[in-house]
Amino acid sequence: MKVAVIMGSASDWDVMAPCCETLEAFGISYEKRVLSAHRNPGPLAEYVSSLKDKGCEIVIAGAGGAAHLPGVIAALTTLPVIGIPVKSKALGGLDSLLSIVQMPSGIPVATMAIDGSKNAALYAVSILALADSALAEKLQEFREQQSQKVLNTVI
Ligand code: RP5
Repeated sequence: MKVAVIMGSASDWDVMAPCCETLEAFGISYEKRVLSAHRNPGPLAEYVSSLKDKGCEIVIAGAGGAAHLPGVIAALTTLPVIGIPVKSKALGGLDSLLSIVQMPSGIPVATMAIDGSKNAALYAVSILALADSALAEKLQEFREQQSQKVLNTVI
């Protein structure tokens, strides 16, 4: 398993699904878990500490509101952590974004856009592609197809 996808609640799944679909499209092995930084601090710490032994290289974490999940995970591991701020009901995700992006110096989280879970997967692919030429080729093809799609747009 190369990537761990963690979300704070099952209610985050609709936002996180495109992340998992994108990892699957690139053939990246991943594991997904629902673990809350606030409701399950012990099991979260235990799970994060097991990741390196499982071969995990990147953690993607999505949470909303007081979205401490990616930051807490980053505090528990030196694996790169990509955070996805999930749109919240009360503040439209600005709370989630600021919670995730404003990390203290020394413990970084690569923060995506609000609900930007597809980009989290693509960012993980970019990192993994550094050491995997077949994956790098797939990523290049994806970019070319995406570019072509825009160029072919007729309005
Ligand atoms: C966060 O609180 C979760 O990541 C979710 O985005 C938000 C609401 O969670 P639920 O009350 O729906 O479980 O911890």
